[in-house]
Amino acid sequence: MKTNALTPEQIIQYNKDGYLIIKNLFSKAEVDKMYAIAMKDDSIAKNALDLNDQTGKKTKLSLWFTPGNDIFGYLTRSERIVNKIHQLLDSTAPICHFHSKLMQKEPKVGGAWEWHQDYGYWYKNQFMFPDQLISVMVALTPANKQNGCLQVIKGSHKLGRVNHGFAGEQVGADITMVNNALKTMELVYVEIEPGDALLFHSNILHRSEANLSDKPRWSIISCYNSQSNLAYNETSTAWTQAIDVVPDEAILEWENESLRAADFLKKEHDPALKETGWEE
Ligand SMILES: O=C(O)CCC(=O)C(=O)O
Repeated sequence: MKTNALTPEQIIQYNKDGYLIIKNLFSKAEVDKMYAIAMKDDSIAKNALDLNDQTGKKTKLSLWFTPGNDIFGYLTRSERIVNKIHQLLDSTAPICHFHSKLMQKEPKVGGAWEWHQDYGYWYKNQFMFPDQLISVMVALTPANKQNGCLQVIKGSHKLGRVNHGFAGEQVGADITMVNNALKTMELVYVEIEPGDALLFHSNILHRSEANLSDKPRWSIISCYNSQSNLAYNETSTAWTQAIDVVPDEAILEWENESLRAADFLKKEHDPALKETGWEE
């Protein structure tokens, strides 16, 4: 078994539920370092995008494509994540990184995310195989009901892709299908602690509510595809390159660069935004 491998039971659970929580995937020292850099590296703040939810509350994120030699590149490229992804994606091809985003849900003002499937967006990029797309959320602060943690509908990845349309500035799933799913499937609030990770299938229905608490909710979400999963309508290129995997100790022990050189997504009329589904 490779280092950091998932157990057969965890793989069965992911396939059944469409998500898997791994407690303490990152240590306190690693999270403290990542959170400090997230707040201090001014390229993250400079490249933050505001998305309005339906009530006009803003949710903030900074998104980049190529995982570099910065602290979040080391997280994204870490053996402990990539080995697990390899076990979960329905392909033996190398793993690539589509994009990562630093989610910054500020106290009182951080907005909601409408119900959606990530493949509801990525279908527009013409990725072929939803079973070869996965996201990994790592909590940098506690995430709970009070500060708008992620909610998932357990097992909803089995529905296949449902239609998506505009909901405020965001793209949301067909609410009739969401409500039908909620009649028979369990709604789960993913309450996690700093360093815990949530791995979730591209077709799982998920959302989050506004952060009405006085505590921030920050997390990093990295999205991966198998190299065999081609996207015929995507201009970024990281998703075509096998990840250059780094050892787990890179986060604490390796020199890390600033994210200044990262290929951030820009809001102003950037065609890439169209490709994320956030701009038509
Ligand atoms: O972090 C959140 O609150 C929601 C993020 C999300 O739904 C997504 O990135 O697809």
